[in-house]
Amino acid sequence: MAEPRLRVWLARPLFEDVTARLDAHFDVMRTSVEDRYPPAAVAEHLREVDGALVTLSEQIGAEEIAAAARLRAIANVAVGYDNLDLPALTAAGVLVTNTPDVLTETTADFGFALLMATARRITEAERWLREGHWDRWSFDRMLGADLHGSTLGILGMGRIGQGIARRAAGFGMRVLYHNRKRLPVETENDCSRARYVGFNELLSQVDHLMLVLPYTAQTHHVIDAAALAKMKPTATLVNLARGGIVDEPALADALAHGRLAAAGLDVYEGEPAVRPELLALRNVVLTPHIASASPATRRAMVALAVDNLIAALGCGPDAGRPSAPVNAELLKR
Ligand code: 8YV
Repeated sequence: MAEPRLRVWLARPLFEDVTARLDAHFDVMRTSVEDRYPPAAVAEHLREVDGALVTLSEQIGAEEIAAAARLRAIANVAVGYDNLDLPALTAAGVLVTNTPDVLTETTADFGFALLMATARRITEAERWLREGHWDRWSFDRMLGADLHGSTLGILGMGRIGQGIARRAAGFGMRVLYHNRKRLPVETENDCSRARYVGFNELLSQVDHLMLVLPYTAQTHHVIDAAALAKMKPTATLVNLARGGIVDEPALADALAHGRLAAAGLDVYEGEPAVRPELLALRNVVLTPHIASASPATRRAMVALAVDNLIAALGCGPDAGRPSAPVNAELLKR
């Protein structure tokens, strides 16, 4: 008798022509809604399947997989995976994959866009103009911070941090970075001759600080009131990583009282909700978690997640060898 086909859950309607590749191997549970699932609904979907393809909106931990006896793989359509409780999934033998590399350049481009918009007050100026305030040209209107000749700080020098550092050479910026580990000198040289410094030196020396580090228990609120107090009052801060890295009330307070010039935020603690304190400030550029949002990149992310899921469930040309495993220790068992 033929083996029953494996079942997978596709949590969102994502590039149908790309996700159609799953049908060759699996029975696919699809959805047409772009909605947030309550935890019980996530658990209900996972109960019936061998694998799932999810985005950062799906939070999956011990409770959601408690009744998922068949579940063996989760392919996250994101490089970050803080939506997944990795220890719980690993303990349950569920292989997790992510989508590194394919989004690096698009995200680094956006980092620069957000930095420039923040430093040069682009959205604030546009809002002001649209509100009809512009009645005469003025020499000192909307003065902003230069990028050229300034010092860029990068906290988290992984692939995206390095992409941002490489771009800095075009603006004649000096690059300082802090990371868990210092990079090899050749990599530093490729990254606009970036210089490794301690966390406190990074905070106090830079004119612009870019956050591109993974969100973990150790990086929760690393940018808190004490860290912000070490920064120059003229500095700008850009967060491309995860909202939980920044203590948002402390940030809003620093911005409101002139202890920090401006911030550009693409991510928020508790998104899609954005704190009223941030919404009320003029010197913040707010975008809705779109750093990787170009059609080609989003498509490449879905294609990689599809390949990961097929391979993780032991099918296709790379059966058993997904290219981007997160808890790779499970593959060795
Ligand atoms: C995605 C991201 O937009 O990859 C990540 O970690 O934050 C973004 O690129 C998002 O995660 C899509 O699920």
